[in-house]
Amino acid sequence: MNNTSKKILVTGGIGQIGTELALALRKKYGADNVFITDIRDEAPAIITDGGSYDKLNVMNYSDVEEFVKKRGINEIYHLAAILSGKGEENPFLCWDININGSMNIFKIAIENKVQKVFVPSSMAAWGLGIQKEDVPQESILRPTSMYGVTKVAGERLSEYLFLKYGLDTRGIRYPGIISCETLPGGGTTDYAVEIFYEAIQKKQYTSFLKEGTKLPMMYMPDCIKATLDLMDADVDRLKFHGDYNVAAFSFAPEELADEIKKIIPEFTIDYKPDFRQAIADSWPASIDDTPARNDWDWKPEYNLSTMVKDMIEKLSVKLK
Ligand code: VAH
Repeated sequence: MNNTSKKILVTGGIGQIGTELALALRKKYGADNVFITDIRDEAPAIITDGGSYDKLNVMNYSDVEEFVKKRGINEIYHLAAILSGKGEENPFLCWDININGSMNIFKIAIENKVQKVFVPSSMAAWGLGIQKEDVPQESILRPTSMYGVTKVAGERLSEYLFLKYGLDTRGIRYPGIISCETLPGGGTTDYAVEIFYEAIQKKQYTSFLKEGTKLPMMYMPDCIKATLDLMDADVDRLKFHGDYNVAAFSFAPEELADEIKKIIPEFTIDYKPDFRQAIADSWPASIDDTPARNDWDWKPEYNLSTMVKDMIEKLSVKLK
């Protein structure tokens, strides 16, 4: 398939990752070939200014199928999901949206000959009994959050549908993603985004994770690169389907605060851990991503200090 014959559907297209992924897809394949959708009535100007936006609920099978048929969709990036923090507030809703929403997308893809489906996984797939540092690709998956349970199920479904129906499913275990375009909604790693807004506007931040909570993180440009590179990779090279480990850097809240202080010296941080601390404690501190590096040449560009510098530069302009 050449690029102009691609017709791409993005669900969750105005979420934290969806917004920037959708814009990158428009840039790569042309705005006419990328259909950005989400559950909300209206999309921000950054989305509506450059192309189409449609309200679409992934829980409504017939609406999604009609959308796919009408537009001749042949590739789907399915990002609509409930994140870890929100998921613990309503675990049954989290299962419903994350699993039944994904099943709708998978079934519609199979029945309408969609060629590739990207469904993200997350480091939340890990939990009890893991090696905390450099957790390997193939390791025990015993998540203790409902979000994590849905991510493991999604990974297994991706592989099952590849093996049974030949559906070309792909996915990444995202670490916490840091970005300045759209705020994340309801995750445990959200603190690492919120901190920048507060550092610039109030010079103070109260973290809902405590000192020493080291987690794997990645800057959005690398997240987008990883996603697009995995989707471009030759399927014959891929030994995994919905669950590739990717890593960039890891830090605890105080290490991020120290890095921010190098640019905003008056910045201070304090700590008031909430229920999300238990979720963070169940996740790894760092990730081994050797298979992604070998199978599709994955390599991140940003480290902690280049990410912090770029975030502060971009957000300072945005918040002026
Ligand atoms: C969350 N950011 O905190 C998400 C994520 C890596 C975790 O999937 O829920």
